[in-house]
Amino acid sequence: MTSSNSNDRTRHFPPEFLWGAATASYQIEGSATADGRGPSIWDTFSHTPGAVWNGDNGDVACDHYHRMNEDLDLMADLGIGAYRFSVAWPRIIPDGTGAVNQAGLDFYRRLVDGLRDRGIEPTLTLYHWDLPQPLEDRGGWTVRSTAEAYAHYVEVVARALGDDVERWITLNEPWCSSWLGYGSGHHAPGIHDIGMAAAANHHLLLAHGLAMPILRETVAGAKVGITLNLSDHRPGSDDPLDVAAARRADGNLNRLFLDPIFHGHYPEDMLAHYSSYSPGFSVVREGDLELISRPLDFLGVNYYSPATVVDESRATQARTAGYIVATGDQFPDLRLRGLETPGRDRTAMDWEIQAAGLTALLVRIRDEYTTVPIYITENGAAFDDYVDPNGHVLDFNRVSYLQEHISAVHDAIDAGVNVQGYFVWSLLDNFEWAFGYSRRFGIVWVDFPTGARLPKESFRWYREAIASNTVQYARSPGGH
Ligand code: IFM
Repeated sequence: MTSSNSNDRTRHFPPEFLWGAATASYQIEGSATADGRGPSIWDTFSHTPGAVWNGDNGDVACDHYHRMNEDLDLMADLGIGAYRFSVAWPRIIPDGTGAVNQAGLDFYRRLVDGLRDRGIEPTLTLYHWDLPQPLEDRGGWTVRSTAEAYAHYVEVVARALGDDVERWITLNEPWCSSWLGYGSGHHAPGIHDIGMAAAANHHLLLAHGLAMPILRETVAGAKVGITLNLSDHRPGSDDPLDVAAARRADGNLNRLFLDPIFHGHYPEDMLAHYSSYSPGFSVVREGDLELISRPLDFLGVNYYSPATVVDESRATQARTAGYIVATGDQFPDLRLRGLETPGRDRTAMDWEIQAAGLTALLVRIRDEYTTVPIYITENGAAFDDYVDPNGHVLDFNRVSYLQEHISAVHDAIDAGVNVQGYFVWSLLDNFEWAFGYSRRFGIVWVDFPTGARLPKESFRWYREAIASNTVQYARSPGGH
């Protein structure tokens, strides 16, 4: 795969490598009340004063609901082999458990047909955070019945679209749904309760476990996976306190999901850590972990940034060592502080750019968890893009970010990790959750007042990478 000429930076990907782009329903569709769609927790949250930057919401978003064909044509022009989208549960079963809304299914049927017409494989995410509000009113992910309702919803979607969709992702980033939704309150439904977050963590994984056999029984030849947001956590020093802090961060973000899925149990240190919170992991019932740990066909990995942390008691030492120390932490129970290395590039999300963390993460997954195929189901960056006087968006910083991270994926493949595809986040600028429309992740600029689309320089760059199946190798500066 690596070029034989050592001066040549061209890296070739395997011939069957899958290039894609990703989006999510609430972030792009708009039409929040069209054709029978019910309210989701994100409709409620985004309409709550103070919850989202600038009072933004997903009522219109990118108006993808009406501009689907234009977006499909953009995908065809980009040359992607697969498109990752999510189905909005409140379009399909508006009250979460009751009647099925055929108009909602019809919308996704048109999308899947449009993809197939253009030779693009659908990759369908069943849950990307838009829980029907009526289910939240009955306890949301903190109660078991939501996992059971999800299983029913999955069966409905699988029956309707299973003839034309092979690759299914049960959940997107259950860490965000549980810990940001119920722990820090940064995301919908905006609850601040660590014990509820832990319960949500388990019920989301249970939902995944319940969905897998349904997908396999309903869809012949289904490829079933889950997408996790994972990161590479490093201690700011060798001090045992900092090493332990990095281990706690890793436990919360990575191991609370990877361990039950691949090893069939929650990590002991995390169970001990959360043992005093109610209901916490006391909601786990006999047999749940067998369901959760059933074999997957692939793992979806979303990676954006690594993290360096110290124990909260060592903030002064970290400052003396030259770091900038974050002032607070959204999870006080973890007792740690995030560090920023001065001079290191960051995105508009203030996330450090360090592609080597992606290679390290992928190698670790292979070494500690699984050799099933991995897809990078999201990777990308927000920057302060603008349309220049010539009508172009010259987002060379995003081009560098993508080039470095796709190179890091190639490094992982060279190291023997079974990475089979890469989906850029995101096809379109969109509703970036609590940041509203203030953060642009797209390789296509969206003019939100009019909905007009404008491919950015990164779109052209990615199109060339896809067409040639290569990347010119690049590393993030300052990386290890
Ligand atoms: O926009 C989100 C996406 O919905 C989930 N993964 C992270 C992205 C960037 O924050």
